[in-house]
Amino acid sequence: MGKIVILTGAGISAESGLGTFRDEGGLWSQHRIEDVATPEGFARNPTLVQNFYNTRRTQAARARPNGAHRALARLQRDYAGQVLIVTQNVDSLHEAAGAEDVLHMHGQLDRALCSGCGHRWAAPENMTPDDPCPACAAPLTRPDVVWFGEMPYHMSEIWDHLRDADIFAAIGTSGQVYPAAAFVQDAARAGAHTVELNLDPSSVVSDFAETHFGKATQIVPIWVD
Ligand code: BV8
Repeated sequence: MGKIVILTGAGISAESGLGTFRDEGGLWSQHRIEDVATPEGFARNPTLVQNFYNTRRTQAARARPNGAHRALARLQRDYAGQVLIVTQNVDSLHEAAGAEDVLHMHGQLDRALCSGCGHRWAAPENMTPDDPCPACAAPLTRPDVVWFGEMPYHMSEIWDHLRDADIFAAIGTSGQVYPAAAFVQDAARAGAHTVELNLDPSSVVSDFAETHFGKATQIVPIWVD
């Protein structure tokens, strides 16, 4: 068995009670992306943005991993060192389910970042705009998440793994945010077999060789086994 690269999105955490972005009533229907998920929005109103992430941090801290997270952790154990999870999610439910090789390309809710010196630390449950950085004391702290227009994390490592993949699976993502939405093409170009597991067809469903539709807690354990 060669390398398996799995991309996950908000849909894998939906049954753990965490909101998705673009489903009916999703996060982007409650907040404008420009206001809460861009550097410009943060510069305009840091309190609004910190509160948006404080609310999600509290919800994520209370959430528990579901059967889909656990199935992927089992797959990593069964194929030690051959399964990489790249997640767009900023919750830590993959790790809570026991997954070890997880790359958070859009950052993590439970980490804070100093825009001044680049220091990262465990985020307090409630961050305020003038929290001083523990390292340089500057009041330049922000959630350690990747906003629109910012460079996602771990890109060169992710692209290396996609070039080397035998199987690429996308789980619970609408395929509307780049560069993640193009990973299926990167993997297919490298000869990988591509699989989409989602509640509904994503925007890039036609790029996948194999598709399974349904709730993640139902279709992911079956696909893993
Ligand atoms: C970049 C922050 C350059 C963290 C997020 C114009 C100007 C500037 C940029 C752009 C532009 N045009 C295009 C771009 C690029 C832009 C982009 O893609 N825009 C889109 C809107 C067109 N991308 C960027 O700016 C990225 N940076 O491009 O930098 C670069 C590129 C490469 C290399 C170097 C530099 C940065 C993107 C990251 C933005 N940050 N969030 C946070 O708040 O969480 S994006 C946001 O969307 C989240 O991170 C989320 O993870 C991500 C993707 O959403 P999904 O996970 O797919 O969730 P969604 O709700 O959409 O879908 C849920 C799916 O689950 C659905 O399909 C549903 O059917 C399914 N589902 C639901 N329930 C279940 C289920 N499936 C199974 N079971 C269930 N029960």
